[in-house]
Amino acid sequence: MASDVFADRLLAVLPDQLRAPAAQRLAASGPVLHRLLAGLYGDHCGHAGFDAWFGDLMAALGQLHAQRSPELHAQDAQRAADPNWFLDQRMLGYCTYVQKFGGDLNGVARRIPYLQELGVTYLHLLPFLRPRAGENDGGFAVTSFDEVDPALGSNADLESLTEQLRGAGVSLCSDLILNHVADDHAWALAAKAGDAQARARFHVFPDRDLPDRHERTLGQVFPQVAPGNFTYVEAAGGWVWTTFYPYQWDLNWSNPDVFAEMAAVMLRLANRGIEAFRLDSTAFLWKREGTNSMNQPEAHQLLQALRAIVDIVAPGVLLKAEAIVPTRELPAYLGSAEAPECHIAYHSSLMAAGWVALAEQDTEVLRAVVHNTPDLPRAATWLSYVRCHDDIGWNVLRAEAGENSAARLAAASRFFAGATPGSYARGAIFQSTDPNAAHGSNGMAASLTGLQTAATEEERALALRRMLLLHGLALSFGALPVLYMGDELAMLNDESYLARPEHAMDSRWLHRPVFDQQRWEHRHDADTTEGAMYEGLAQLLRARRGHDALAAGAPRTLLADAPAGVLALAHGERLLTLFNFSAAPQQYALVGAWRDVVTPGLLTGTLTLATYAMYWLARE
Ligand code: OTU
Repeated sequence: MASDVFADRLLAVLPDQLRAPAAQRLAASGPVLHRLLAGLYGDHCGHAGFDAWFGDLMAALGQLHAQRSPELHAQDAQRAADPNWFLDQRMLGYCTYVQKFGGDLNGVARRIPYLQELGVTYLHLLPFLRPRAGENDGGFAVTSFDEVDPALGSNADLESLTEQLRGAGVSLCSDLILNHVADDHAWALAAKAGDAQARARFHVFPDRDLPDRHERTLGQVFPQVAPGNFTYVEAAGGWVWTTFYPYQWDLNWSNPDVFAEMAAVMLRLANRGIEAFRLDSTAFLWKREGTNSMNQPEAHQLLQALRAIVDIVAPGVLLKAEAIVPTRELPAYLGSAEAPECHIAYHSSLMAAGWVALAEQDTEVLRAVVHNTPDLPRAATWLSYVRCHDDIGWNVLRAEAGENSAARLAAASRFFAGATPGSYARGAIFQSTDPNAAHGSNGMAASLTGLQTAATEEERALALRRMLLLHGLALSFGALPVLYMGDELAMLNDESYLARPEHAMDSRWLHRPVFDQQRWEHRHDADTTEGAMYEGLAQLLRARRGHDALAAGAPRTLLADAPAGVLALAHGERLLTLFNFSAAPQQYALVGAWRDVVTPGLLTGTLTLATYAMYWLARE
């Protein structure tokens, strides 16, 4: 630490028994925090100056640390002593909306036995804090970070849920939407009432001059329903930066007050028992004219500073970067050994490339993604998944999709919309009216893999294989895999959003269905499609748990000797995974004797992979 004075501000507010361990963690991460924040805010702390601001921040952090429960302190200590705890191959994630899964938070608690049956240890509940009244982007427009959405329960229900989950060995992950707040958040209301300090927490421009200059190089996340990146709000004093929907106001992270307040928001939630934060839209936190204002160095410094705070005052907590950016931009979100950033980062290129491989029956793009995926710093991992609540975004693959990437990815999106002759998929193209451009694709995995159109037993079996193939890739990649609610039961698209005016223009609702109780009741009946999917997945999950070569963070090597339709990966010397993404049988020559670890059997010589078949093999 630059001076012990700062450390003392934090330590002074702690009870005796917390002081020594906190001092130790401060010694490790305090200097990093000071350096990062001095770099970002050294000249922006008003007349009182940076030192006064930083000292107050330290005192606030100390108070929040002291407010953690004894159980959370014990968990912090355990995890600080074993920083790789979340990389274990027995970790499994599950993601869902509260309302769609359990009705409310108490309903989610009632499903804990089901999560345990699946082997879930990490539950990501999509936004459940008080959202904007009216349209709110599925809860991603937050009105109050300190209140549970009253439709889903109370703060006490949240604390009870985190306690029950902790007892069941499940870490609760909450979204922490860092980039923006709702236009009815207290800060936005104050900004509209003319409060200058509140306005300074946003990017507000009196005229179009700067917005126009920025627009020249900015992208668009929702080109159809929310074109442009600025919204005119007379009461706020002009054009407000709104990257996403017009009612989501981007925060101005160059303002130190925003940093201090949001860090406190995070720690208050952590004190309610949230063990992981999905840091939404991390790529957008820092704006710079002449760029697309994504992945800026300062955005990384901010995330590293939040990480240093977590390491000092809540070391049991995980940070997960949601940065939907090209593969080459991803590693920075995990930081380095000297400056760790997030613990986990979504690997959206891997996810999207799996779908391209299915559409093209060729693994070229997928192989390029694997090739571009570097080994990781210690105690960090990718998050692997087949679907999430957002679209499958194609743009992240532009580099890997080569020279004609736009046309190639547009073709994939047409395929998954069922617009290509012979396509088995039934999804929707997201946010693009131009048939030559690719933005994203929507739809439940089962509908995108052909279950919705399957008319025969054979077609149904093929759809199942495709679903298991994609899940198998996510489960064996050497990442933290997260299942998306409903996929484990092969649930289909939900068209009901079209009848809801507030959702009808956002086809991501196609794949946000209500948990299907009936399918769930059939999950052990292999004669049903849901039972076949559930049991197939359960087999993969069992196999994964038994092999630490598939743990998160474990490296894998691309094997070049497989035919174009097949992805072959070596996980160390002893484990091999093979995925046939083509409808035609493919051959792969095995060297030596191998044991199938999913469905027991011994294999040697030339292996024939049937249509969409997959093998996980251990050396005999
Ligand atoms: C995130 O998404 C959330 O996951 C979305 O559900 C929200 O709408 C959005 O932020 C605003 O809070 O680019 O990195 O293409 O993939 O909006 C942030 C659609 C994002 C999403 C995109 C995304």
